Amino acid sequence: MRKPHPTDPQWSDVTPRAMFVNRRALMLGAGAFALAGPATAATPSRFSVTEPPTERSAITSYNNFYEFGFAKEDPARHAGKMKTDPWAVQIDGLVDRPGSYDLADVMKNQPLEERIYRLRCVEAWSMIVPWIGFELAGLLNRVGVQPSAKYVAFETLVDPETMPGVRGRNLAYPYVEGLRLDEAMNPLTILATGLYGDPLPNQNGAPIRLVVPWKYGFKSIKSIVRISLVADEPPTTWSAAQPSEYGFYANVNPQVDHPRWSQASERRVGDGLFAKRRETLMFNGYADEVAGLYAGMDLAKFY
Ligand SMILES: Nc1nc2c(c(=O)[nH]1)N[C@H]1C(S)=C(S)[C@@H](COP(=O)(O)O)O[C@H]1N2
Ligand SMILES: [Mo]
Repeated sequence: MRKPHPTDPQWSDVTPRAMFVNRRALMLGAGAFALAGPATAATPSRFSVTEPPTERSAITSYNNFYEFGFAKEDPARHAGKMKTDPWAVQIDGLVDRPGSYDLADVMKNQPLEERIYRLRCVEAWSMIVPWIGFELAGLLNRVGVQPSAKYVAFETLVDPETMPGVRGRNLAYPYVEGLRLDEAMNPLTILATGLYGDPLPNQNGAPIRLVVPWKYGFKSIKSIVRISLVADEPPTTWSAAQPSEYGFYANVNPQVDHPRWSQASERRVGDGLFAKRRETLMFNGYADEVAGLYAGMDLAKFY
């Protein structure tokens, strides 16, 4: 990670002054605010689902975070060693105010919301996760997206010392992901810094990760160190590794099967071994909010 430089823009430079001052007063009133925010300031959201959240112990022990290994228990076992403080996020490409922003600074003036979302993994299991976070659109608007930007690219930390999967080269690293700009700007798309009212555990992508609830889980990239605004569709880790199985869009779609298994139904983590599988919903149940983004597109072709 690049070291912050004294001439780099500060987060306060890209936050409208009035908002900065008001929020600051608000946050000071609310008391101390740890890095990446506990939930004390989080408010509920109209975007939350009403299904009961999956147990915290399952959300934090059954993970995909290949940098720490392939097995579902590897991230909880190994990710504790990842250093998440201090943390900088580089924002670059087609933006008015590129820079390396200190996350603690960004979070100081950032109101947080609780968003209870369905998470549907491409491996056909799902969970209900009470995230704490904020809309990606707000952050992009503050750094100033230039008109030529059409996509947003994201990159995860690479630290061979603390990441056994990186040392073992089980995938090409850094893990990279991308969204079309309109997908990134959709109010459902959030950057999460917490879950169940606490800062994110490392295995879930601390200190900051993407959550795109209408897409398969692999789009929701963890432990982000770089966000780039770009003109062309950026490469993504899973579609580069296995293009016939994983596409750029990765919208949850019960009608388009993975070449090796059906996507019509899913197992809800925590339901128990003999529980009935649940029907997978189009766009993971978020069709009212996002179907319009794909009007006229052949979703079997753009999978
Ligand atoms: N950097 C990185 N991000 C990642 C992954 C990964 O291996 N590395 N796995 C993805 C996959 S496949 C899923 S299903 C979700 C899982 O998120 P969770 O462990 O918080 O439930 O994270 C996604 N983000
Ligand atoms: Mo996944």
